[in-house]
Amino acid sequence: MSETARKENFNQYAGNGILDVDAIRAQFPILQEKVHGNDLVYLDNGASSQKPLAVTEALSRYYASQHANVHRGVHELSDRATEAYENARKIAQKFVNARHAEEIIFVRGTTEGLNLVAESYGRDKLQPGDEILVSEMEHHSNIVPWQLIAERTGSVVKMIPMDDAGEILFDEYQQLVSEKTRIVAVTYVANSLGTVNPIREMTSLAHEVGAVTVIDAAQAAPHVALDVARLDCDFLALSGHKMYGPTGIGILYGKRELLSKMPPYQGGGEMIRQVTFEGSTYADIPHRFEAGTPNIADAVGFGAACEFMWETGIDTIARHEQSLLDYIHERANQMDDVRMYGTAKLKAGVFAFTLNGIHAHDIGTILDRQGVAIRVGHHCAMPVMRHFNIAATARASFAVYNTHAEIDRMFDALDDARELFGV
Ligand code: C6P
Repeated sequence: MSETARKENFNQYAGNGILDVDAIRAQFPILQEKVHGNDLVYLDNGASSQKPLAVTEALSRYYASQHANVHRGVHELSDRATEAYENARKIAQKFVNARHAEEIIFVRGTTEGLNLVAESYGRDKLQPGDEILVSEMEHHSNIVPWQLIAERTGSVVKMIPMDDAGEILFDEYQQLVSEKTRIVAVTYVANSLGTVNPIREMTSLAHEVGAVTVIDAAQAAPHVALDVARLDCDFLALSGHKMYGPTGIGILYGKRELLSKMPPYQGGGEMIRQVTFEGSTYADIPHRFEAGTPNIADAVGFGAACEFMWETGIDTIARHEQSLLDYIHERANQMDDVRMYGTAKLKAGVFAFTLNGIHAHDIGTILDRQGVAIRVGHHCAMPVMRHFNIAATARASFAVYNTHAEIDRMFDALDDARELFGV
């Protein structure tokens, strides 16, 4: 592509100028790294995003001046740590627009949040013959926990199919929902396709038959303003590390009336009221679901990540990423040998593709040599690969610090791959 064409493309898609990408990038020191002698182009944000100084500084501030164990000590530092931890819970409450702070459970990430609901709510409520509806585009962490609990309770997992654009077939969903349906587990944004699902409509239909919805918001949290009150979903799980926060921390939101009746997920310190050898009683929510010393520092870092997103503006982030997505689609559409996966009308953050004549893994390796980091493989979404009858795709996924010029770098590296493979 010529320099002029590139500039035209850039101007067309550069958005309205509200986002100062250079200023944003300056907050992410890792973006200055060289990879194989090239400037890093980090397009693997769906797997894990990079961290701004606001987050790493919050972590070191916490360890330098606030750390002790929470909810236990009578001393000043324990009070500081407890306050910082519980303040992070309030930030998380605001981040998803929950009504009550105790509706937020700190977990390791989306995977643990979904397993918690399957184990606690599922084990308690599911009867033989009950049905759990799970969409075809789910990540394995919103499939396997349901299969595990179905095996133990005699309930059945049924798939809500999608079409070739990667959109849920809503008519089929309507057909599947019945008085047997107890749980509908669906992703807000699909990690392998980028589809944004109609969560409010799906929830409202599930509620008509008395089922609950469990929303996997792992890929939505970095790109979409979350609002559990508007969605009216019953549970929602997300991971901090995909939304500029630390690894090892995430949240599970659950409606208070549901969480407060659910049995514990794990036993240990912090989650009890009284323990005797005759039996134990359990703490109220949220502590009932937070056995053991929690991940205090990363909860604080998670709070800092939410504040980073607010300060940048979630709408501004979404608009910028949408312009990147439009640009990458536009360029890919001009290439006969590129096939795109995920062409839903509403998409966020993800561009997945294959290139004729070159295996996705080879694309990933060649791009890496040019400093361009993408993800290749089945993306923990094997049913999606099966739908399209492929083994793997290459996936570029965006964050607020990505630029149109980086997309050009990715396409330049694809040209190198074509040349190398003679295709
Ligand atoms: N997807 C990806 O590259 P954890 O590992 O618990 O933080 O997140 C699991 C998970 C759940 N749901 C969705 C929609 C996800 O995308 C992920 C993680 C990464 O797409 C790693 S496989």
